[in-house]
Amino acid sequence: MKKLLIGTAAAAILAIAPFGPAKAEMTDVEVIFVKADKDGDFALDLGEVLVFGIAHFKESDANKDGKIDKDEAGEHGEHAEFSDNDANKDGALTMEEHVAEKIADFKDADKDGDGSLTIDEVRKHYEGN
Ligand SMILES: [Ca+2]
Ligand SMILES: [Ca+2]
Ligand SMILES: [Ca+2]
Repeated sequence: MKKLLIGTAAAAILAIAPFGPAKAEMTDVEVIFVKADKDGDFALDLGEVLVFGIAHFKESDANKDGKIDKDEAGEHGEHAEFSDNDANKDGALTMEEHVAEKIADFKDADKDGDGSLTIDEVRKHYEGN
């Protein structure tokens, strides 16, 4: 059932995508949006964002020490945001720091403050407004 709903959301995104129906032409933001939208209602609530963020944290934490250091963060490690999010400046992100970042990101992206993110809000957030 969930799979079906996710498929429906993907189809909806493809239908409004400016370029063709091929899945490969979905942008990274759209792919992330559909993956994170577990209930397939085409909006991301904070719970969905945190579930997705925590899964991503665990994936990134290659050596399973509960922290993401700059090597594990890859290209994000070079980003100014990484140092910003590293609240205690130890050069690594803990789950706490990561979740705090996700909550701040969510609030920042939720421009109309209705507690859920539309694809437009997510796009604008990632594309730097
Ligand atoms: Ca949703
Ligand atoms: Ca830290
Ligand atoms: Ca919103």
